[in-house]
Amino acid sequence: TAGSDATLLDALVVGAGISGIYQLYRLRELGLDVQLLEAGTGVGGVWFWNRYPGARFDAESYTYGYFFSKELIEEWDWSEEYAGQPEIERYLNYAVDRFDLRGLINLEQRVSSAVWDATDRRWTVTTDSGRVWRARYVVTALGILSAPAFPKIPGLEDFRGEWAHTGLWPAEGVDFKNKRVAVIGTGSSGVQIIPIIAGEAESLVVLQRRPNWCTPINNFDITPERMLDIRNRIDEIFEATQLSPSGSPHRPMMESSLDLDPDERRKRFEKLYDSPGLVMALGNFRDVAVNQEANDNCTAYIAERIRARVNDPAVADRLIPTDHGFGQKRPPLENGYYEVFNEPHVSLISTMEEEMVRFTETGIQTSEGHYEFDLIVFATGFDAVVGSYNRIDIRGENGLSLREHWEAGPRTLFGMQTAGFPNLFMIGGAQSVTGTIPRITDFQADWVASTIEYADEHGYATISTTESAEDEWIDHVNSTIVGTLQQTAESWAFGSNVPGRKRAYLLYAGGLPQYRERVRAATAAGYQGLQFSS
Ligand code: NA7
Repeated sequence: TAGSDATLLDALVVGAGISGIYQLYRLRELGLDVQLLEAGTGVGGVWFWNRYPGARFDAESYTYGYFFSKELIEEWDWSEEYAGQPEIERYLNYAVDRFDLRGLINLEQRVSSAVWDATDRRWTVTTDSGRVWRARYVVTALGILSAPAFPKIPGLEDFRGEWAHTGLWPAEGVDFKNKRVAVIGTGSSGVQIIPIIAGEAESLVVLQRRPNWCTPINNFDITPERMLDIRNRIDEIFEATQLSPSGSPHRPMMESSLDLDPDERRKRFEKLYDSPGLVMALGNFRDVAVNQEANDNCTAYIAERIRARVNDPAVADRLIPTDHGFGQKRPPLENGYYEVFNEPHVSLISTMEEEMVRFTETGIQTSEGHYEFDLIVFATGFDAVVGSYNRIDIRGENGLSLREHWEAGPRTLFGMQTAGFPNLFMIGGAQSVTGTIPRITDFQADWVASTIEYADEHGYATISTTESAEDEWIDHVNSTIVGTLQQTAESWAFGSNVPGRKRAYLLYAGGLPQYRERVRAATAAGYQGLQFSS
């Protein structure tokens, strides 16, 4: 119910992650009466919730941060090429204060429902606390990895030890010392936290389902000289992010790896492996992503490097993926990950060979035996992309529910609009995200702002899309994945990690330049796919 004490606004942004903060800034610059709702007790989104030790950027700090403000670039010194979570959280808080946004952000307001009122042409947004906002526009910036997922086995309520999920890490931290610890999951989060736990815990058991192709992060400090150089080259760096498919400064090499003689090819793979960050994934030969033989060569090289780092060949075998080749899933970056398995107090269980059956009062029962733990760490990932939308009861025209509209998979235009939900914009959501997410969402936030500006200037009250425009976008999104080797892997990009979820491609594989081009062309042609009404 929209009580009379509802806060009346032009626009409401949901989510104070890096994208939502910028959207709030843009809409306020337009002169709109805008506020933001955030579930957490602080701002930062992913970089607020994932405060587990070891959490850090896989993208170069200065390519992930904001580019819109010269002042911010001048004022902020990054300390590391790949900054850790505490620094990122400080950065986002600094930006919020720097641009005077804190007063517009309502913390601890988890949105429970958003209902379109066709008469008033406003959204009624209600939070868990019972507070109500009524806004002409709602922009969701919920993040693609924000609804934590847990293994679907029983008994967690019986477990008398401690447990924590990497994506809901307690603010007060977790002590690993003198504890028998289990980590479930070996995605980016597991791979980041495992070496830290191994360094502190009495014992560590890693429960791995499918291994990933992890490569070294090779992080380093940013000296004052380097920071100065980055500032001097910032326009060039931004330009590079705009030209690459992944929004990163790295671009695939167009020469064919198959044309090189085997020695030369090896040398090139060696150089990629020893480069910092995601260069091996994003700056590799293009054919590694599309040609099976090229991919096999690269994959075999990385397997060799893993074998050289793990003493026990049987353990190495377990750590080497057999279900997918390098780059077909987002590869985690690691820092001493493989060496951890050489330590006597660390062991590795494959849950494919030894199934987890249930949690017990004292630990985990598997098909082969019982293991006692003082602490269980869930690094089990997220109900990706659509999970954060499914948690909210979103109702559009004629009471249509978004969950129903998306039952067979997300339906969007540009990932930003969905038919039957006028004046609802989504940034960093389904069918649009790729690579370094802020590089796509700053483009999207600008587009949302200019589209609202256009509607206001022309006296339009509603902006909506149609099912046929959605169908066209879905066809395009699906066409971007065809012909890549990515489409063969089971990953959260297809919702494969959530039991029962229909398989649908949730991201965008066409690359940032093509995405921008499509949106710009449709906009220039009179907002193709959108309908405005007064
Ligand atoms: P991810 O990448 O989704 O990883 C989750 C991990 O948890 C992955 O290894 C899963 O294995 C594993 N998992 C999930 N459910 C289970 C069960 N039931 N049993 C055993 N293992 C399980 O999430 P992260 O938080 O690590 O990383 C998220 C993103 O952050 C990442 O993509 C980067 O963009 C940065 P699976 O592979 O599904 O077999």
